Amino acid sequence: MAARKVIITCAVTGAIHTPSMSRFLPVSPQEIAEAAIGAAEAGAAVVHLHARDPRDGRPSQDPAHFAPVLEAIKRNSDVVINLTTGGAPHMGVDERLRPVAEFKPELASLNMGSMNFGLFPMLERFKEFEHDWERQALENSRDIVFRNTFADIERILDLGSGNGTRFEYECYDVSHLYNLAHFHDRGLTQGPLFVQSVFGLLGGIGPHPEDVLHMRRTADRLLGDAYTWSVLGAGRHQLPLASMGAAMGSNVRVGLEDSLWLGPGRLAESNAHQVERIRTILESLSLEVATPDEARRLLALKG
Ligand code: KMH
Ligand code: ZN
Repeated sequence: MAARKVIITCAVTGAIHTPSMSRFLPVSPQEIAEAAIGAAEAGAAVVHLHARDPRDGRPSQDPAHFAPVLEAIKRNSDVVINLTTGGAPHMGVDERLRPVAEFKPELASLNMGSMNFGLFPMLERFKEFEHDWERQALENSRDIVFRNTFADIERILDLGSGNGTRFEYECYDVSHLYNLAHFHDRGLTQGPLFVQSVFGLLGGIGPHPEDVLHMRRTADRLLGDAYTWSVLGAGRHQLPLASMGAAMGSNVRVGLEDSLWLGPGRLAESNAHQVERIRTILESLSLEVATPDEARRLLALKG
C-alpha cells in the first residue's frame, strides 16, 4: 500500500513572538524569505507568511513588506504560499486583508471565530524587551479580543472566492468547527476544507490528547469527508501534538510562529530545524512528506 502523503506547513514568523524572545526569529524581508526557502528545502510544502517592519520587527500587513519576501521565495522555490488574514490580534480586518487583496495567493489563513488571545503568560516569561512596542504588547495582552465576526469571515470568504484563493481554516476550539460547518452548509465554502486545528493557546482549546480526539471527532461529524485535517500545537506542544495528529491521519504545521523551541530550554535556530524534526518523525511513522505540487492537488489549489 502506498504511504500517505502528509502536508507540512511551516509558519515562519507570525505576529505573536517578538524579536527579543529569540534572535532566530526572522524579521527582515530577506530573513523571512530565507527562512521560508530553508523550510521548503527541509520538506515544507506550504509556508504560512506574515511580514514585519524591518526597522523594529513589529508585525506589519503593509504589502510593501510582503512584496520582497514573495519575490525572493518565488524565484527560489515552488512552495505553496499561504498569506495571513489574521495579521496581529490588535489589527482591524481592513488592515489584515491588505496582503491577500494585493497578492491573491493560492492559500490564505481564515480564523473561524472571535476569541480571547492569551498571549500574556508567554510574554511574561520574557523580561527584557529591546523595543517599546514589545513592552506595550505585553501590557495590552490581557485586554485583547481577536475579532473574527461572522461578517468578517464572510467578507474574507468573498475576497477569496473572487481571487481563487482557498483557505487554511484556523479552528482554535470546537465552536469554530461549528462556524465552519455553518458556512459550508450555506454553500459559502467548497471542499476540501483545509482545517488547521490549533491546540494549546490560552483562550482556545487545550493541548490534552482528549482535546485532539474531540476536535477530530467533531470535525468528522460536522464536515464528514469534506475536510482535510491539520494539527498545530502551540509552544512546547508543537511536536507532541503534530506527531499525535500525524499518527491519527492529520497533516501538520510547525514553525517559529507557533513555537520558538526545538526542545526544553533549547531555542530552534531555524524554521528548517523544526521541519526536519517533524519530517523525521513522519518518516519514522512510514508516512511520506507531500511535495508542493502534491499539496496543491490534495488541497485543490489554483497553482
Ligand atoms: N498564530 C496562529 C496560531 C493567522 O495568521 O491568520 C494563528 C494564525 C493566524 O496563524
Ligand atoms: Zn499566522
